Amino acid sequence: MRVFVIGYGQAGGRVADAFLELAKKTGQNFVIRALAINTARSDLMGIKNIPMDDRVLVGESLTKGHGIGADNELGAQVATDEVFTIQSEIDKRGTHQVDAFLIVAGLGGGTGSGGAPVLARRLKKLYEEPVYGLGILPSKDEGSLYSLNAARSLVTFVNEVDNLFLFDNDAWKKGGESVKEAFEDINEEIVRRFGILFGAGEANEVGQMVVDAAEVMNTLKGGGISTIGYASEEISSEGLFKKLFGKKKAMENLDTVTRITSLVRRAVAGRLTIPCDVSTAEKALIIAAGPPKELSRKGIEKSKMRIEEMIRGKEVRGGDYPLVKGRHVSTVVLFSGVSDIPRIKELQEIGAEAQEQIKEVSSEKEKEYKELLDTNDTIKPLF
Ligand SMILES: Nc1nc2c(ncn2[C@@H]2O[C@H](COP(=O)(O)OP(=O)(O)OP(=O)(O)O)[C@@H](O)[C@H]2O)c(=O)[nH]1
Ligand SMILES: [Mg+2]
Repeated sequence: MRVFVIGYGQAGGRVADAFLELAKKTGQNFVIRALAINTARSDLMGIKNIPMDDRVLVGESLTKGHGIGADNELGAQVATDEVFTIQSEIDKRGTHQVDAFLIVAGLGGGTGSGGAPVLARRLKKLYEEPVYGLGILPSKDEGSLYSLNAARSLVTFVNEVDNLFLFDNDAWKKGGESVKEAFEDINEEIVRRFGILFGAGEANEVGQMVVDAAEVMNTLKGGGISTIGYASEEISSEGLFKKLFGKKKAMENLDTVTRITSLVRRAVAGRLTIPCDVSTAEKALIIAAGPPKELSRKGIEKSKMRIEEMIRGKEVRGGDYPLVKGRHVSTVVLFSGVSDIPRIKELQEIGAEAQEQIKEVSSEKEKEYKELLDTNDTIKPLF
């Protein structure tokens, strides 16, 4: 599937950049173009792989290129003012080969959190192709303003896009390293999953039942929120040796089937991009990626049956992503339209509390200010 990636704000720009890094490393060609949009010039300068020309500074008249400090209403304002500029930057780069757009943003900040939904609405008006969102949720220790921003942005974003992938920094945060290094690792985890999901339809190899872009899009059709599971295993040299010198064929097939079913099991039971109760999913898609000989139709069929029993909906698709040179077998399981997500409830609770406090503080301040004016004779009202 050919995707036009737009990274909005700092997290968005970095993840979009990681998409290009992945493409460079693996030779995959599913990213048609990656743009970074930001109100902060320094953030745009810090990006590595996105060409200078594809980094777009917005809101300069308001922020002078210094960002907007987690004010997501201002982020939405900037996007509304400049949506035509952004749209023409996208248009200029050619969209005729695009299968889908992906707008990536950190939902806890200001620029991306406020801007991404505004841009999504515009792109949906303009193009027939689906517009997907990838929203990154803040971790708990980033404070209540980030939670409030995320809770608000989430509700808008999910309504503007054809499907919203969520990734929870809190579930993935790592201790010890510097924040920057930690983000690099996390971003790699994010794009690895999308590399299989979106790359699958672009495979040039022949496989048993290769997943195509339509299957990914049909799984995402219907909207709502999606989560992705992933598991991977290196092919041992012993396994390769056996394969090369053809020992007991039936035995090998059994190995291959079991490997796929157990990798799917691990992908579902392991850490999802956003932890949730997957039994609430409307649809699912299973992809097994690796050397064609290691992929197994039977393994996929068995796993499909298992997941069909597991989820609320009935639609479960599955197939291969043959990678001739790979040394790993990996599985991705996409659950679309999931509804029971504890982290969202938590963000909404913290957000609502924060909103109350902000209201209280501002009415308290107003009162204090009034009192000050009343008692201070030297400050006279103008009229
Ligand atoms: N996964 C991931 N999250 C990030 C990264 N950079 C920032 N974040 C998260 O994104 C949120 C902040 O959003 P940013 O993208 O920095 O904010 P912004 O859109 O640039 O908005 P302002 O700077 O407030 O104008 C926080 O929750 C961070 O934890 C990154 O590279 N990867
Ligand atoms: Mg920023």
